[in-house]
Amino acid sequence: MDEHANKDTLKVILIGDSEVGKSTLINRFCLGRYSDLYLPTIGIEKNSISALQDGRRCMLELWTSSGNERYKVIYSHFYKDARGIIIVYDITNRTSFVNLKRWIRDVQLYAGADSTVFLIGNKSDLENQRVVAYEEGKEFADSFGYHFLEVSARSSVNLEMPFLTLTRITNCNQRHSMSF
Ligand SMILES: Nc1nc2c(ncn2[C@@H]2O[C@H](COP(=O)(O)OP(=O)(O)OP(=O)(O)O)[C@@H](O)[C@H]2O)c(=O)[nH]1
Ligand SMILES: [Mg+2]
Repeated sequence: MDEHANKDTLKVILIGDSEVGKSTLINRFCLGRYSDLYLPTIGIEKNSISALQDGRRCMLELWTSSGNERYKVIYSHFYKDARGIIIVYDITNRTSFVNLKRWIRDVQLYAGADSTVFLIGNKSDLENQRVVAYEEGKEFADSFGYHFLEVSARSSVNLEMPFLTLTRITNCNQRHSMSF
């Protein structure tokens, strides 16, 4: 029997340049695991976590694909039914910020009109290597009407916020359990 049967499913996709930390954010949130090792994503990676609110259980499904053009996935499939979209850049990597335009173009092409978008500046633990100011990220997100946060998958600062905000906004649930 399908483990997701009788549960609402909320699909959230993480996009952004290679090495910004998309897979790391997912692993940290779903499994509580962090590694400094870089293992590039090839194809699509998925992880799920069970969430509960008002006695209603829901599966938060987190999808990511490679940020490398070479491994670009078939977008119609990747974006299909995604109600939340998290665009990630690395606050220590200016190119990953400049390239946000490209990712937003994809969102505009492939995402459903009712999806909610979050912009995330990851690696906030590397303050001494920062090259993108908080205000730049915030202003950029505001100009598109996106939510914005700086987070760290390494130190877990603000890690849960985007996921929980998306589940709340999309009416799935507020709290989550790490027991999946
Ligand atoms: N210092 C620091 N390093 C991080 C953080 N998040 C991820 N990293 C590191 O950044 C590197 C890339 O992380 P990934 O999660 O594999 O990046 P990705 O965006 O999934 O990359 P692709 O799969 O190639 O698109 C790894 O070495 C991680 O350990 C963070 O918050 N702080
Ligand atoms: Mg990855």
